[in-house]
Amino acid sequence: MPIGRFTRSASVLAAGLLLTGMAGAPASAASGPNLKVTAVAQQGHWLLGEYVGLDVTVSNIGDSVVSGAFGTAYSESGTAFWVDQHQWGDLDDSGTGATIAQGETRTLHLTGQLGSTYYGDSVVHVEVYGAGDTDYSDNVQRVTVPLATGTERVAGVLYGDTNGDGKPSPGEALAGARVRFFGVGTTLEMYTTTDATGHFAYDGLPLSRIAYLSFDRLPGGWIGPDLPDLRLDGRGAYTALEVAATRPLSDVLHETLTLDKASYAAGDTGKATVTLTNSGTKPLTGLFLNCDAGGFGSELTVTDDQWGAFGYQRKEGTLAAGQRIVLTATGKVPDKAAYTGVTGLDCSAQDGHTGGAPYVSATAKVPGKVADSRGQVWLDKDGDNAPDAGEGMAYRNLVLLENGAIRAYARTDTGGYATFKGVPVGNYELRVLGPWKAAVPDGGALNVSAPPYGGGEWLVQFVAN
Ligand SMILES: [Ca+2]
Ligand SMILES: [Ca+2]
Ligand SMILES: [Ca+2]
Repeated sequence: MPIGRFTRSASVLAAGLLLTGMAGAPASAASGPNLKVTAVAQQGHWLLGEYVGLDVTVSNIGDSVVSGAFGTAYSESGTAFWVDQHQWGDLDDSGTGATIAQGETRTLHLTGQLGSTYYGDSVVHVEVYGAGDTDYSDNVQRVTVPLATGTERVAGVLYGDTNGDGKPSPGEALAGARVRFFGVGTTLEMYTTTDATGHFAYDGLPLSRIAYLSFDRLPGGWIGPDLPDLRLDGRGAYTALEVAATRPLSDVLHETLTLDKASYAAGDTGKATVTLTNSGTKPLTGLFLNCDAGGFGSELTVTDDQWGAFGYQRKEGTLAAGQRIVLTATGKVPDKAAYTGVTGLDCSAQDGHTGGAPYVSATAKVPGKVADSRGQVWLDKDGDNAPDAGEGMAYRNLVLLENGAIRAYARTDTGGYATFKGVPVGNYELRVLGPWKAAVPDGGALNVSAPPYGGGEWLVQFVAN
């Protein structure tokens, strides 16, 4: 509905129109100001929440100036359509109104936003008013903003472009990859898998202003590409997608990391050597090292500037095809490392845009302190992925291994709990003697730290070996 000043003005105008009719003269022949409006909505199959252009032309086709001219636009029926009134400039009905000379034409490029609930096509009422308008029949125009309808199919093929021709070729299908679809505000995450020919399909999807399609768990080291957002308006723009996977950066960029010693004391300076090699046939640019020094507080405190052009701040490293470069940096072994028994460094080498960056880490010991280490080992007997009463591994012998050698023993109590006494701080592998193995690949990894570090009791799940 019209608001504020415009509402009052329009009711006054209606009285004027009635008087003109009583005089019996053709409206167009009357002398005085006469505003005329035309409006055109931006073409499209519009979706809820989208912004739509509305071009409005306001002309004074009368023979005298119009003062106090206002305009408004609002949805009369159908899906809501909101136009910020301030876009009308001096025709904004919260001001004093515009002055438009006879013969003058104003063009306004307005933008409205569709509402978030579907009520069909939006019928937008566009109206202008000026004092003393001699013919009101041309002051209102209704324009329809058509809304998209139906559902959408998203389907296509995932391939690895081995022969580099930019399209799927025989033998390039990537089967068994996980596909994820998500329509913002319209669907939950929906997963499917590419078939033996690399194809995937989603049918009957709700229309969506923004939707995402992504791929992971690809075979052969391929990486799912970053695809542009999808806009599902029911016209089938995505029914035959050809999605090219990408190769990981680690195919051509190789990284190693070594430390100058196997053991340090807190306060020592450690030296890290990173080697980068480009085994590809093209130059690599924009390279940088992303080293998580300080992430756990025990790593060498290496400053980024020591990597030169390959620093995270600069991101200017380059490697010609076949080139190898050796980078070194030094850093202090932090005090905390004396309590965790470990220091080191980990770095990924990236180019800022290619997935599958190489990542390496190296550790060294920081011996001296000893600590007790207590925790529980358990079997998930009822398969609910949670440790329950009665699932502790009672009266079992446990060992801590370092590089395969036994460094400590302990025996569990009736609840599966055990304490390793006086263990040198550091990284170990926890094992239950017998036909058992830690439930996940690195599930047996255990760091023994001295107080105040260390996170209390550990809890490690085992499964039958
Ligand atoms: Ca008029
Ligand atoms: Ca191809
Ligand atoms: Ca359980």
